[in-house]
Amino acid sequence: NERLNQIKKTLKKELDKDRYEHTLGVMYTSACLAMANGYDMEKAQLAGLLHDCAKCIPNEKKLKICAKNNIPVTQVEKDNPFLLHAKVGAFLARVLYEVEDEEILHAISVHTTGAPAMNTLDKIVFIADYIEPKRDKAANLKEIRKTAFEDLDEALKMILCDTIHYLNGSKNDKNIDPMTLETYHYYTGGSH
Ligand code: DGI
Ligand code: FE
Ligand code: FE
Ligand code: FE
Repeated sequence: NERLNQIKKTLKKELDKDRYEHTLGVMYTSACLAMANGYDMEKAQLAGLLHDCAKCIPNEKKLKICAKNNIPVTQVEKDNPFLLHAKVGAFLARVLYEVEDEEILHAISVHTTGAPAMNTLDKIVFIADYIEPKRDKAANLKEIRKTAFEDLDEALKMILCDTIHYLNGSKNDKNIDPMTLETYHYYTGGSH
């Protein structure tokens, strides 16, 4: 696929080596999850490939891009500018990588916090991001990887639960984005 190859070339320059490899992992894992769910593989691959396209942009520059282009920035995002790589990534996918498909842009913009009532592509990218083969630090990876190919919503629940526990962990004092909390409550009923 010529389009994917072109974008890969650009991303190889825009991302560091680990992030580039992660990106390819998310692209292929998104394709697999698309297969398992009868979803469009091309779209899933494109969304997976581009989901972290803004990840290696310095925080100052991400904030500048937001200011310049009327991308709203919340207080939590100001305090944790890495969160902005999702929204800025969706913006760059549109203006730089010429993606017009709104589902793909949406999946990129919610890939870090999730969102209530995600559509199939949102779920595919969110889950692929967590389980791609190079990811190794996350909790319960073996079980979540298996579940991902059986039941997207169940895998989502597990990931959201682990993420909230991680963010609440005593060792780190991370600001939780209200959207992350909303997503967690929507999918788990806050029951964990
Ligand atoms: O960009 P990636 O590392 O591939 O993955 P990502 O964009 O899903 O980011 C994952 C990290 O984001 C993970 O360490 C958990 C963290 N995260 C998710 N929601 C929130 C959050 N961090 C903060 N501070 N607040 C959140 O609401
Ligand atoms: Fe990301
Ligand atoms: Fe990622
Ligand atoms: Fe829990």
